[in-house]
Amino acid sequence: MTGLFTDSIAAVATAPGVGAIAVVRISGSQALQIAARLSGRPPGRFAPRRATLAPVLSAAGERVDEALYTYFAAPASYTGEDVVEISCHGGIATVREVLQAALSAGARSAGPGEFTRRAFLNGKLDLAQAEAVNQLIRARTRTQLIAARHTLSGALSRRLEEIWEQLTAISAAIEASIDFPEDVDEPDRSELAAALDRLYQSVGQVLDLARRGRLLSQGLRLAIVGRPNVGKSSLLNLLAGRPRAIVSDIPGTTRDFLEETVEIGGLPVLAIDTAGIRQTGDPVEQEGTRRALEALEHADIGLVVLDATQGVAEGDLEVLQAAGERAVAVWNKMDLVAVIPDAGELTANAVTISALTGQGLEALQQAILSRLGAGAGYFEEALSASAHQVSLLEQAGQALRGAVASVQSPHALDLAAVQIQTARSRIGELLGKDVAESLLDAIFGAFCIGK
Ligand SMILES: Nc1nc2c(ncn2[C@@H]2O[C@H](COP(=O)(O)OP(=O)(O)OP(=O)(O)O)[C@@H](O)[C@H]2O)c(=O)[nH]1
Ligand SMILES: [Mg+2]
Repeated sequence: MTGLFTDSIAAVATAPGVGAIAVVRISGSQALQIAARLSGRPPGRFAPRRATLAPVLSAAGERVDEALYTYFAAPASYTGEDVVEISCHGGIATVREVLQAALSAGARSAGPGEFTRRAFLNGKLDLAQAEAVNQLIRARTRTQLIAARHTLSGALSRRLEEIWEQLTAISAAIEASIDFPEDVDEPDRSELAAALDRLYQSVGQVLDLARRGRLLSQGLRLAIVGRPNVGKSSLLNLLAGRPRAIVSDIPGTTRDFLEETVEIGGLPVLAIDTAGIRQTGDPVEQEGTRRALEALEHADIGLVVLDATQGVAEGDLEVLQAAGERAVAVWNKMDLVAVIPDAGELTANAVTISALTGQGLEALQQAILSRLGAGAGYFEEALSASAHQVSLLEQAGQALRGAVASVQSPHALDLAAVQIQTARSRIGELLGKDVAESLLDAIFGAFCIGK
């Protein structure tokens, strides 16, 4: 039972390279016949969900490998079609030959994400879950993995499905009252507005969790900026936990910027150490300053390092201003002073640290996270989402906010009906209802082959 597709696809499902075992996966209505041809055994030899040891034969009948075949009968398989997984010996040449043999036996080479695409089209996963599969394989940190698991397990889909169903019901009631004004009463406006507002709030909550997931997969850009010699490179080294950057007491040590990926509270952070910012005639230092300001401009947060032994000195204000809203001020070298320098408003929330002794590191990490509004467990609740998914949620949210206003206005419900339709179709798109072929190409094209 497969129906939708006539051809059977095959690909290597494991990562390329040398390993003990590699898996070649075949999916489609012909999967069992292909396995039979490949092994020289009758199809009946492969009982569902049983490992069967059998040879792998090339088109010429040559024995390529001895492998374990596992047959998953449709629809109880990853793709929902008949699937045969061949666990063969790992190693680049063996795997290539096994795949080649499978292709000779009648399979077609799978494109990127084609197995998951079939799983989606066969109703095994909705689109939100299918995208989470990609996030799951690409996860590099534990929190990224948790976010992908949440989405894959249906945490996102369940909420969206609920919103979609309510929008469908509301939409139907409004359309009916517009189309048949004599027979159908207009829904009660205040109840309608309240219901739409609740949906708007729900979309907002999902959006918040999806944005966390987005942040998790993109990581945070953190620029470390300040005047020369305040301890920027020392701070980078402290965050990195290793002497990544050159530190010296000569002002102007760092001339270019350098980057290091660190983890703060489960969030991947790209920390960028920059050259000291100052007015100078030296063209190399001028370029360093320009690059520092550029790094700051593209950063999510600018750690503005200040030297506690000097208080706010000439040049600090410019850096703080350049960082603006994104500034987190840091008094460094606190091991050398007894009291926190008082520089008024600008440094009122400054964090105090010593990049030399490591004192204050945890408070600094907390300050960075709370700047993102991230308390404890913030990222643990995240739902993995792609940029496209976040954008669809934003559009649905905007449409719903508009719909609430329209319903509360004295005008006819026509505009509200359109806005509700828009919200409904954006949520539907997220779930993969009536989805266009071109969109599927874009989504699954980002997968690796074999998934
Ligand atoms: N006592 C003490 N010294 C520090 C601290 N942080 C940095 N230093 C010293 O300050 C000097 C400058 O440190 P760097 O980390 O190179 O400063 P920087 O801001 O990167 O300097 P440039 O690259 O020149 O802009 C070095 O001698 C460090 O050892 C600190 O917290 N306490
Ligand atoms: Mg430096």
